[in-house]
Amino acid sequence: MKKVITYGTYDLLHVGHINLLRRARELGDYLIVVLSTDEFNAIKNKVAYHSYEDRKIILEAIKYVDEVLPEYTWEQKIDDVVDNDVDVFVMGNDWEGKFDFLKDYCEVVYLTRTEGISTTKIKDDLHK
Ligand code: C2G
Repeated sequence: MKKVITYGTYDLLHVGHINLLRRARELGDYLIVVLSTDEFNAIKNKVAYHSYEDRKIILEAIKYVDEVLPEYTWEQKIDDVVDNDVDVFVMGNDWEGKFDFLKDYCEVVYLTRTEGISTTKIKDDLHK
């Protein structure tokens, strides 16, 4: 079984997230999403609208997602890849090159982002 892993906050779920998850899942047979905890979001200087628990429930309802794990630190990726026997690491290309250290452990794929949508844009548009 070819296992794929990806990371993110996945707040205010939108089509950019779904496009990423669908393409990530298509690279293998099983997709793990490592979801940023509220504590890790604080480290990323992000405040999610939905709690980790709610964001996890929402992600688990997506047919492309097989498993959701918590993301606590920047440093856990190698352990996550090794401990879960992951074959492919996937991120949107806003992260291009940032996780190439994982190439020693698995395939690393950066997928093009979906233009014109982001959680930040949604928040900004709602405040207009
Ligand atoms: N994404 C995308 N297109 C968009 C918006 C997001 O392809 N228009 C992708 C991002 O590139 C990322 C995923 O959707 O791969 C989740 O995006 P975020 O929730 O913003 O994740 P981020 O804050 O980048 O967290 O350790 C890595 C971090 O947890 C990544």
